[in-house]
Amino acid sequence: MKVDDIMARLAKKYGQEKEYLQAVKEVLESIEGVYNEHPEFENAKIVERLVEPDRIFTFRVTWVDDKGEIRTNLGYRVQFNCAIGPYKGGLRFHPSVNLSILKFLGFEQIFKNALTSLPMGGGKGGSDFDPKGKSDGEIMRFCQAFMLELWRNIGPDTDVPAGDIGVGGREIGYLFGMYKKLAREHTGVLTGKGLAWGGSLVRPEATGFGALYFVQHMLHKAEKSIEGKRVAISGFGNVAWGAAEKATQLGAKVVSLSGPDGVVEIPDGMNREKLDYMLELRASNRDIIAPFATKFPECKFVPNKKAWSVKCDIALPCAFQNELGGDDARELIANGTWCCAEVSNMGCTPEAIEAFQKAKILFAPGKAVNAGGVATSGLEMTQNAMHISWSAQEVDSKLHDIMKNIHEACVKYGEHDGYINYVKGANIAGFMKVAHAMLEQGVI
Ligand code: 2IT
Repeated sequence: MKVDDIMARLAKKYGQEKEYLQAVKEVLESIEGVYNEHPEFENAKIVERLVEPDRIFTFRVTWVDDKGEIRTNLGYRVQFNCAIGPYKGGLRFHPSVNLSILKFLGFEQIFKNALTSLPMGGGKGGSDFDPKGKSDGEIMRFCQAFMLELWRNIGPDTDVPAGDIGVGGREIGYLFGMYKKLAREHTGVLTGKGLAWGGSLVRPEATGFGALYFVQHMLHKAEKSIEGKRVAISGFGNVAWGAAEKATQLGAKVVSLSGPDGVVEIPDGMNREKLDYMLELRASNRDIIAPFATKFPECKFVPNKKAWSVKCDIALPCAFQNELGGDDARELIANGTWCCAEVSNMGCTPEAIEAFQKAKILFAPGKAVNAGGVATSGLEMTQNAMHISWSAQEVDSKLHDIMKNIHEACVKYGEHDGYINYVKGANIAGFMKVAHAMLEQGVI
C-alpha cells in the first residue's frame, strides 16, 4: 500500500469531501508500516474495501413547522463496515451535515468500535436539520418524519443508531416511538433510550466519564495526576457536561466552557449548580454560552474567542471536528498546556496534532478517548438482548475496564522511544481487529 497513491485516487473521486479524506489519510498513514508487513492484507485488498462504505442511504425528510409551513431536509445513513458486528453509530442533526461529514464520522466509528472490544461495526447518519430555535413539537415531527424513512434500514441486529450532536435523549425518544409504531416491536434498535424503556444507566454521562478515565490512564503512565489541574473544555453539550462532571469529581478545576458565540472563563471551577445549568442551557436549543456568565457573574464571557485562549494544563475539545487548529495548538503550548485529549470526533486539525506531537505533549485522538460513549451503547444493547438492566456501578465498572484496555492497546502499538503516539496506537489497534475479521469472512 502506498498512502499517496490511494489518497490521490480518493481525491479524484471525492475531492469535495474534505473531512472524509482527512480522516482516511490519518488512519492510512498510521497503519502503512504494519499493513505492508502483512502481504495477506494487500492480497485481500483490505484498504481498498475499507475506505468505501458498504452502502449509503440518502432520503428526503419533509415535515410541517409550527406556522404550518412545509419544510424539507436531507436525511442520511452511512453503513460503513460490519466486519465485527451490526452497524453502530450516532445520528447528527446539524446544518453542516453532508456526506463528507458522515463518511468521516462513519469511518472513524469503525476503528473506535473495534477498540471497545464489543461486537459493533461502524455507521453514522443524520440530517442537515437545524434544531436551533425549534419547538418541542417541531423536533418531534421532524424525528417522526426522519424515522418514517430510516426504519426499514435499521434493526437491533443490523444497524443500531444513537445520538450525536443535536440528538439527545428527547430526540431518541421521538425516533424510538415512531420506529416502534412502524415495526411493531420493542427492541434495542436505538441506544441512548430513556431509563424506563430500555435505556442504560450511565449512558448519558458515558462519553465524558470514559474520556476522563482515559485521561487518568494517560497521566498515570506519564507519572502525573489530574488532581488540582486546570482543564479547558470546549462546548457545553452532552459530552462537555459528562467531561466537566467527572473532571470536577476527580479534583480537577474546569476553567472554561464555550459555544459558537465565545468562551466562558470559570475562575473557581465548576460546582453542582453550574453542572446542572449546563443541561438547562443545552435544552433551551439556543446554542449560545453567553447566558452562563449572566447566571454566574463570577464567570467572564469573552465573545468570539475559543476555549484554547484560557490558560490550562489539560485541553479537552468536546464540541466539533477541527475545532482546535494549528494556531490554537501553538497558543496552548505557549501557555504551558501539557496534555490534550480529543473528546469530540477529529477535534484537532492535522496541523494541531503535529504541533502537539512535535512538542512531545501528551495527545490522544477522539476514537480512543471518546469510545466510552459507544462502548456504553454496546452495554445497553447487551442489556436489551438479555432483557435485564445493570446497576450504575456495574455499567461504570465495565466502562472503566474498557477505557483501561483501550489505553493499553494504544500503548502497545504506539510507544516508541519513550513517547506514546496515541494516534498511531489507536489506529493500528482498531485496524488490526477489523482487518482480521474481514480476512476471515472472505471476499464479500
Ligand atoms: O461518536 C460517537 O461515538 C457517538 N456519537 C455515539 C455513538 C453510539 O452509537 O453510541
